[in-house]
Amino acid sequence: MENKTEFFLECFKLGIIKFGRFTLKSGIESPFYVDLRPLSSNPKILKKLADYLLEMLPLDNFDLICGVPYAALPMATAMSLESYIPLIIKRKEAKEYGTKKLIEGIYKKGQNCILVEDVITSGKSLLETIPEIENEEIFVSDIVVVLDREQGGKEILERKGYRVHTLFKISEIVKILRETNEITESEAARIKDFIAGNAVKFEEKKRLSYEQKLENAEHSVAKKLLKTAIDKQSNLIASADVTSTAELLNFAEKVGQHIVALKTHIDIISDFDFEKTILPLKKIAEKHRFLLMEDRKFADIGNTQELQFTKGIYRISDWADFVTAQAIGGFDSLNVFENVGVVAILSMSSKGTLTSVPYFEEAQKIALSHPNVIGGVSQKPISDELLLFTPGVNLNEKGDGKGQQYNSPEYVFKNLHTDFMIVGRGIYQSENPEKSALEYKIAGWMAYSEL
Ligand code: S5P
Repeated sequence: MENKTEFFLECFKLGIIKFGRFTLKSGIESPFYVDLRPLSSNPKILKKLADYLLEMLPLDNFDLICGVPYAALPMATAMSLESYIPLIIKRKEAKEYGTKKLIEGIYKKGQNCILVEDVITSGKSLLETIPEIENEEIFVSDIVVVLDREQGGKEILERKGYRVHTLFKISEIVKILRETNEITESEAARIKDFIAGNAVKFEEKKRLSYEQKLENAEHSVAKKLLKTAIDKQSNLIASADVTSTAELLNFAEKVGQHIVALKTHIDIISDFDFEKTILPLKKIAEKHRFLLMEDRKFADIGNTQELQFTKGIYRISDWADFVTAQAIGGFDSLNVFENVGVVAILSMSSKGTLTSVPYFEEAQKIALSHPNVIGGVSQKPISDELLLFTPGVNLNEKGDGKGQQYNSPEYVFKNLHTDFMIVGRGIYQSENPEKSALEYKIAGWMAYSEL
């Protein structure tokens, strides 16, 4: 494809940006007006536009495409035709008759949908559209936008945990148009002033520091985790998804100094033996001052969970500092984890997960009110009163071909206000796990510190 600047100039010739004085929907007066609808009347340009938009996304992760009505509808259609990802149609208003559906087309609950928008200003229309799609239990994680007017909408959506991919920014466009003499110096200056003066004000929610969270923490395990993070300047939890005692101990020894906790799936250790596996692991944990997080994801009635937690060959209650548990069994099912911290699974990282927005909200209510719960595992921002643990973090991969979906450390700390990132294969499958652990630790701490 030609480069982006040439492509933009081709689009510009169709009259998509006008200069002068225009009153916007919000009532404010703008020195320019953007209308991308002409792009849809030129099939060659529309096709190229679809390719540019698709190029910004890891396409394997998506099952559906939807455009925000109306201007983005042809764009979404073109993207669907180019990628073979099925299209769904979002209505502006539900029909008064018939099915009264807001979303038309063929879809299933739990599918991942790319949302397409022509221009983003304050993000208002996206903020209205997203819940209507999520109410159908369709997941929206990524939004592609042709033009960002740089008035704060992108940032608002990113703070809510959506990834926003924009093809053109108005500041870039002004630069191109000035360089090609399409606008005068004074026009360029007026537009720049307008952008600077009209960013939508939003109260950027400051994330709480580990020190502030430590002050607020009530549970002893939450306190210990936060203290460890501050002392070791690390927010990294390594997931030791290895299958033998030797590998587990070797891995714990190598990465121990860089992590706040080691996450285990103890039931995948094929030669498990309490004396030979757990006792040395505990020693390594003490030596390197990290906690043990057993990722058992309990998901049963309280009585069964109690047996799974305290009995069997693993006797998790004898060694784990904290465990993961689903909230699916309800508030009382978590009462049995008395002496450990519980991290409730609020939403999952895998493609097609059923942890829809309504489920997430109900699970979060349980987590917030239960005294044993110290935090949640989630891919969305959660309440400040809980610690947020985010898996699905990798510096090099976007997915694993088995449904896992990855974000970068920067993304999870900046956009989700994650407290602890969980990294598995990014570390234990690397050639040098110790070096990789250090790399992730630095990336995580820098991302946190820059906020
Ligand atoms: O939603 C989730 C919840 C968890 S706890 N997604 C996850 O991937 N996990 C766990 O995090 C998963 O069981 C695995 O142990 C780890 C991620 O491993 P990675 O190799 O994909 O980084």
